[in-house]
Amino acid sequence: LSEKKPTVVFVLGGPGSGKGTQCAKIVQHFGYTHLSAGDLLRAEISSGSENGTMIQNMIKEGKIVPSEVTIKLLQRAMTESGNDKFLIDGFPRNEENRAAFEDVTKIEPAFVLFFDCSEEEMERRVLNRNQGREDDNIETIRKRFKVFLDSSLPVIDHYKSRGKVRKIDAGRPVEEVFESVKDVFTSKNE
Ligand code: UP5
Ligand code: MG
Repeated sequence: LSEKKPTVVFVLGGPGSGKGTQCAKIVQHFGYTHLSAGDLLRAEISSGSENGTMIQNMIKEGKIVPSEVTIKLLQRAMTESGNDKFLIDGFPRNEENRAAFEDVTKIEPAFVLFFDCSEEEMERRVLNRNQGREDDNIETIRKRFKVFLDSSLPVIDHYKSRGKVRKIDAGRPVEEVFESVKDVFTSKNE
């Protein structure tokens, strides 16, 4: 029997651009399952898995965890959800992530939401978050910004050249941003 490929939307943007915040709202309105790659990696650390220490060290340095680790966690979460519509938040973060995900899953995203926000505003948000994340300190934030510019923007460019990027001005208040997000999800083109 045919097994339909799931619908995947990649949700990308710099640290603190509001990916998690907007994904929570998309879930309420559009029935997607939200999978934050960062949250899955942090859960893996807490679970005491054998990869935990390696993941923790990489996150502390703002580095990108090897694809096979992240993809395994995403695939497991997709299967366990029972849903067929996913927001994949914070992944793929580099070209290698992107190619490996397509290779392993044979899934291409329906489109890519890109939350565009100034570094100044993102820094303010991350430093104000105060939820005990080990990477929310000024030294690590600077590293996360650099990795975003060097490694993650090329992924967005890749999808831009394929007409898949929906760019959102994420520097506005949460509700205003969500109005633009809703337009993307209700657009007849999607
Ligand atoms: N906030 C949100 N929207 C706002 C708005 N419009 N106006 C004012 N304030 C707003 O928001 C951040 C803060 O800002 C919150 O306090 C929020 O209330 C407020 P949030 O929605 O959490 O932003 P988000 O973009 O999700 O920021 P986050 O810090 O989670 O982004 P990162 O991309 O840095 O973090 P992530 O968890 O994805 O990754 C962390 C690390 O894990 C990476 O650096 C990397 O080391 C590792 N990682 C991998 O190696 N591989 C992966 O595939 C994924 C992660
Ligand atoms: Mg997040």
